[in-house]
Amino acid sequence: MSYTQYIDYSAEVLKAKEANLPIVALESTIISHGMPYPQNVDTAKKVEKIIRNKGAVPATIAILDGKIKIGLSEEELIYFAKATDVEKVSRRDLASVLASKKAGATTVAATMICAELAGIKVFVTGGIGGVHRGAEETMDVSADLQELAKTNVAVVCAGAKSILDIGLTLEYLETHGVPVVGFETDEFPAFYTQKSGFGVDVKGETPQDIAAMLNVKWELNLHGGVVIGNPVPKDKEMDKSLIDQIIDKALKEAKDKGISGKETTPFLLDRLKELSEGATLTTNIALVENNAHVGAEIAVALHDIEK
Ligand code: PSU
Ligand code: MN
Repeated sequence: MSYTQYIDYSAEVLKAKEANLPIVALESTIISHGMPYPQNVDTAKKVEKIIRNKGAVPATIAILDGKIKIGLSEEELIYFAKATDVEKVSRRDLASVLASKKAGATTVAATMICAELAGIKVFVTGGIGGVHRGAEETMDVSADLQELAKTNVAVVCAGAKSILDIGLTLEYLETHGVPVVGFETDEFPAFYTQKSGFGVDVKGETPQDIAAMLNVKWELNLHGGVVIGNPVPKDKEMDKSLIDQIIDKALKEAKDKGISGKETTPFLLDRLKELSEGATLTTNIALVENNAHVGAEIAVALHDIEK
């Protein structure tokens, strides 16, 4: 039997596939490990609604009972938002978590893999993983980057946070031939702020322009993903000196505590929320919603081209 035995579509997504509607993938690590309850489930539901209102169908992806779930029910969303024993699943963890029938929340890398298996080309998230600061010593480079190098899914995000080394992250993407597009911007966004000080490869003026570029890339069999950086709305961005200050503090704490590996990103996200007294969470929610608008428009535009 083929991989299809591991895939379980929700009724909504199955219907969308049969009716050939545009579908947008969403990850679950952001729910289980990226935001606290209940803001995580509220945001997950709101994002799904935004996508539906734009004429696309949301498919939140997670691992449950030995299956890759493509589309979660409300009860399942609540489960992933509340449960504390959900595994963080990246590429290396997919097989073991499926085989052991544990619950797993998929990272950008694992969500891309599952989206591709399900025939979904556009994926909306908050921020991608990248090359961590100090990677020259720790070699901590997110598997998200390697996945972007080979899996044919476009990832709409608000850039990468400066808990990462944004310059090295962009160098890595360049080496692997991953296009970095700025939505209505020449500058790669830094998640909590609109600007990072680093440029993008190409500015996408409209969702239609970006969809056209995706279509050409994949028609040419240029394997791999595309990063679409969509800056946080101006009125929701954080003060740069404040965010720089708390990121430095959180990074130092992580180092002092010896946090490493897959714990690093969730630890830093949680500390930033506490150190900013919730301000990072407010910005995080706003940028994910904004990405859902843009991602759904790109998915609809790409679907129109492919029709
Ligand atoms: N960045 C965020 N929020 C997140 C993540 C990253 O702002 O929730 C999650 C994503 O799921 C991403 C993962 O794929 O962290 C990267 O983890 P790591 O650095 O361990 O590869
Ligand atoms: Mn890592």
